[in-house]
Amino acid sequence: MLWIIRHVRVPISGVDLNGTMVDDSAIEAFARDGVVAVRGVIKPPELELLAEGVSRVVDAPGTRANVASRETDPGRFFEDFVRWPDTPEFEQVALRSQLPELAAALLDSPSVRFYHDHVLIKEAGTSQSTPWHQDQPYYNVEGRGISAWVPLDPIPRAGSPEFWAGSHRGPWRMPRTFLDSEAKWFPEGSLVEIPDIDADRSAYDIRQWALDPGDVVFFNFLTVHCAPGFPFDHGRRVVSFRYIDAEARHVVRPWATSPEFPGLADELGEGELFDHPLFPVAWPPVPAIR
Ligand SMILES: O=C(O)CCC(=O)C(=O)O
Repeated sequence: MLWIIRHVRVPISGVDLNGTMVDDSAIEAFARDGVVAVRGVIKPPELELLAEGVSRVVDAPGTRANVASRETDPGRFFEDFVRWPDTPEFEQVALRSQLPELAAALLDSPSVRFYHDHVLIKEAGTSQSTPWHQDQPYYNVEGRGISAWVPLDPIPRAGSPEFWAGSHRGPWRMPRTFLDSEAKWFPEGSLVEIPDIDADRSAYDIRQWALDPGDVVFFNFLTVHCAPGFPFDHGRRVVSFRYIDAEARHVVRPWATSPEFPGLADELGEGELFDHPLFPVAWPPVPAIR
């Protein structure tokens, strides 16, 4: 198990996680840049499982589902959140694929909890982009977190997310609604704004990869990122699996977080660990009860 090797301080260069190479350089890159792409993490049977899960989610959107594109857009940008409790295919990959072990290794943490899944579908021809943002200011988390962006379709570089390397070390930045740029979370003026990165792209260290199904981009909850529309003749199905360091703490916000966890504040107080069935320990694996 990778985490055991890490925590007895044996160099892990070249550790082969069932065919997925993760070495010290990936861990260093993640710490330095706040983002790293790892090839071939999700195996074909897991991709099939995820595709089944995604089609069930699309057929029966949940209470948090949202269309983040305008009606005039040639393709829809569909999102849904926290579907693993009623989508066993997502639970299987979130808790029993290589994702949690890699998330723990990249965070250099002995254990991680699963935070939530986020389905992000851009149909063929979608012009709506995902604006530059950080994820953590939308959440109810104080502490470290990592997302695993898992595409189920080939992603040409021009359709792939972009990441501002190193931005995870900077301040929390103002979260806004994707379509209308509204401040629905932190009050106006209370956080630093995202700079106009596209106006001067050469001033930023921007990372982007063409991706195949099975490849995963891991990024810190505070890494500033965006994604273009999807002007291609096939659509883009993605599930972002989000993990938190087991030391992360619950923050009770005076607003509805995104995603929202209705009623959670009645069961988990301010500053408590996420010790709750909605946030299961994903790594190390919990032995099955016989
Ligand atoms: O897939 C996208 O369009 C954006 C992804 C994203 O913002 C995320 O996974 O946090």
